Amino acid sequence: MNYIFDVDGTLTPSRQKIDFKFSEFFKEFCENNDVYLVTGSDRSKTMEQIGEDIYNACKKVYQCSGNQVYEGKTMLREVSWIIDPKEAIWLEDRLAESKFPLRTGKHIEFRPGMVNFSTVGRGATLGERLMYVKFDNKNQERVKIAKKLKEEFPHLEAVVGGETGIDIFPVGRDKSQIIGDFMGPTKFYGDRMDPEGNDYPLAQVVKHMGGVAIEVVDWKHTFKLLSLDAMTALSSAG
Ligand code: M1P
Repeated sequence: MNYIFDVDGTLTPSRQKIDFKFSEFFKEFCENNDVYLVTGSDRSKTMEQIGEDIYNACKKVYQCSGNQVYEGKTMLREVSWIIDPKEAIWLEDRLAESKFPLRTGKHIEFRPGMVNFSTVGRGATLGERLMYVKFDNKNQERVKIAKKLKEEFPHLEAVVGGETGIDIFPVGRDKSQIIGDFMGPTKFYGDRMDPEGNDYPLAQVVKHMGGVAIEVVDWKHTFKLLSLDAMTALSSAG
């Protein structure tokens, strides 16, 4: 069985470290199963959140929505794409018109093969994040900006993931691009399998190949499901 996991909202709270008890369980799970991670985030953030032991115990880690792929310390491949200046200016305009009152810096983060756009900014503290989450839940700002961007630039894809940002890349360069690496029984766990979410494209292709896509509420839900599976396997073995 191939196990594919999203990170923020699935294995950890968004941009936070993995829970200690879950990390112990998950490390063992990675050592006994074929585990892959796929995240919109870059390597340094993923490493900070899940730690080196889990990172290296995974078969592969697909960073930046699969636009950069790692096997432990080795980078296997990377897509190079740079946002067009007029597209970046369009994002600056959305930033200027956002009704969210706070700006914490680094609103457009350039990553291999994609950019992450955030009106609150990547410098947000936990408290500032919470303020943005409330604002975004009420105003659906990220969904609206993502929709407008796709209308304005049809060659681009924009998806919502994590709590504060939008991941943007050329059409086809979403998480579903990793599917060519997988054959046979596959389970994918993610927290944003709704059509606007960044796990949606991969969930669709996993189901299409006969695999299972499991939408979780948060990391605690993932922990519970994996623990139940482990208990079921134990009882049927004994
Ligand atoms: O994977 C989607 C995003 O998840 C987090 O988003 P946020 O910081 O908005 O909660 C981050 O890990 C971000 O880098 C990533 O793109």
